[in-house]
Amino acid sequence: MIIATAGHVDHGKTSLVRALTGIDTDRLEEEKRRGMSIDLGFAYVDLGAGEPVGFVDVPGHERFIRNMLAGVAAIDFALLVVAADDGPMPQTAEHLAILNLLGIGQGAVALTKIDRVDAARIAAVTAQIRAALAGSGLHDAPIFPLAGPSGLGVPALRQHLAEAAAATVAKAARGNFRLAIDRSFTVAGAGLVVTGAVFSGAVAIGDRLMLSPQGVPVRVRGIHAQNQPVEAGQIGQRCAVNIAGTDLKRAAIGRGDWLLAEALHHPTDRLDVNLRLLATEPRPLNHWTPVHVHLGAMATTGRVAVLAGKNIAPGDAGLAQLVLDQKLGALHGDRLILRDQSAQRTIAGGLVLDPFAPTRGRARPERLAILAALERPTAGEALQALLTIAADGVDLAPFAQSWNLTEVDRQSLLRDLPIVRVAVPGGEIAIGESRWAALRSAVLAQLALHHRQHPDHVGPDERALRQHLPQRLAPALFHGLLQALLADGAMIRDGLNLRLPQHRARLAPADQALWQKLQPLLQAGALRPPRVLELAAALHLDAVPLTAFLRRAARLGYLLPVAENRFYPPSALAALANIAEALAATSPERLFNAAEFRDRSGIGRNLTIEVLEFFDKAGFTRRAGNQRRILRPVLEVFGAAEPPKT
Ligand SMILES: Nc1nc2c(ncn2[C@@H]2O[C@H](COP(=O)(O)OP(=O)(O)O)[C@@H](O)[C@H]2O)c(=O)[nH]1
Ligand SMILES: [Mg+2]
Repeated sequence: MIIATAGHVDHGKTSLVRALTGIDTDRLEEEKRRGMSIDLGFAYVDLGAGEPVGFVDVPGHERFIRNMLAGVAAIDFALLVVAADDGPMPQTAEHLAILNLLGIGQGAVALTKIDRVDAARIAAVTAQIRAALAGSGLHDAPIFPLAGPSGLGVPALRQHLAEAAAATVAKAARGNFRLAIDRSFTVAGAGLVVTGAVFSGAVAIGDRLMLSPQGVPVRVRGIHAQNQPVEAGQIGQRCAVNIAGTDLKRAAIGRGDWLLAEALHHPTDRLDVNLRLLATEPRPLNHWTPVHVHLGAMATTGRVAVLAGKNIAPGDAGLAQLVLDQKLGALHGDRLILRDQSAQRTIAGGLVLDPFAPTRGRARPERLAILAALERPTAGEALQALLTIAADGVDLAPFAQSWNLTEVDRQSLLRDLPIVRVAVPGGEIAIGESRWAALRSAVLAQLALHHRQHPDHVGPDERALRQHLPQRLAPALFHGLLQALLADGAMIRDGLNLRLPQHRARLAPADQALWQKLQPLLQAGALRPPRVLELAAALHLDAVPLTAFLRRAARLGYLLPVAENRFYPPSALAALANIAEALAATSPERLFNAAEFRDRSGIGRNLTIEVLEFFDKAGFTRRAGNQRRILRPVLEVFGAAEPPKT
């Protein structure tokens, strides 16, 4: 369990932590000199539960709220400290508001300095505290009158904390590992150590993790959890993690960064959130208000884009997009705090709905519907709600990342839903079963229509088919749909064209006779089929009608028009494409160039240029300067290596 203090400066927080743990958390020289906490202090003590409880002692001074915020982000229990002589003061209220906005619902109040006041004052301040707590997450927190330095009343509080620690069920180490770094330092002989509260998951020695947002890979060499050396640490603990990595020296690591599983590394500067404005704010929160944003141990600046309505009224909640000046790590469900532009007061709290928010169309009704779906309490409910509104399905990679689903979580979530999982380049899309069935029918119906309108044509190519669908589909989804239809034989690919299995475009009888004579000549040419003029000479034909025939055959998918004067059987082009693929496979960057291709294929310089340009046109390759990159598998673009049968 992690307990954080809260409350106004000089109310006795640090003294109380010392009374409970024996540890002085004001360790900085400046803190000792000024007699005031500036940064976070940490102490660990076993209150009798067998496992140490971690104390985070926060500074109360208004100038150091930023540090306070970094300390309370992942705590289980708040210990609000109020001095009996002062009673509730400004940072008592502000800290309480922050705890409330962060959703911290477990805590106790220490009413300190009772040695300085009489019983009537204790009763009066107790009533003020009760009033301040009313309506907050800590409304039923017990109040312990005490005096830290003398120890008066401290045992009762200690007893209560011990019981709370014992009763706090260890949170399940769900999700991928994520730790909000609040300190980093070098230990002689060990190297770099980062410390912080674990937000999710677990970490073990030997794990490979990522420093984020820097994107520096590291390896875990050692772990202390709650100040004790361990093999593994997890959520609910503060950990110090000794990390090593080749790029560590160059990375500036500090408070606000994350140490996390690589799957969660995705820095972002746009967060769609549900914001709640404090009721004590004098004015509504207007669109494009500059603010300070605190999330995890991170503090940055940015602006609030109000997504619905003109503004958010004091005490109200509303949807907003935070446009940040700096990239940070954030996930769905993260709580954050907004302070005003001059960092003088806390104004609002937020819950992250989508950490990967779009720039365009952020306030469109469709987008607001998506955000409403993301407000559902569980990943399963959110996904189901999204599927009813997302016509193109839900891209599962960002969804799983945003909801911090491990591979196991993801599989079990998807198993129980009435969805189809569509493999797409670089990931997977989930789509509702009925929507999927409707899309399949729409594509097949469009294909049938094309065949009716063009009975002598093999079928449309991908681009034409997609363009003529009644509704626009996202390219990835369309691609996945085609793969599924091709895989189960509902659709067939002939060269670049697509057709229904029962549809065969046929050459006219005269053309068929000519094709029978041509085919062996073309096949004999292997990777270098004869040019039109050579074919014309071999068959004693005039080049003009022969060219017209070849174009007809190309439209039907029998041949591919690689150049004005050269037509390839698809199988021969597929063989050349295989050569390109093999060349790219040997290069680390998966690239190949024209000279390599010419040498390997032996088709000569001029034909090489023509073939490669045709590859680009067909969407098989993309040119990048002197090089080419393979975009799709040969089979997918040029089909099987068999020539179409007549
Ligand atoms: N008499 C008395 N003094 C206290 C008590 N608690 C703290 N103090 C004194 O109040 C001052 C501020 O205490 P400190 O723990 O630093 O307050 P913090 O700013 O909330 O951390 C110190 O001089 C403490 O010795 C208490 O219960 N009784
Ligand atoms: Mg202090």
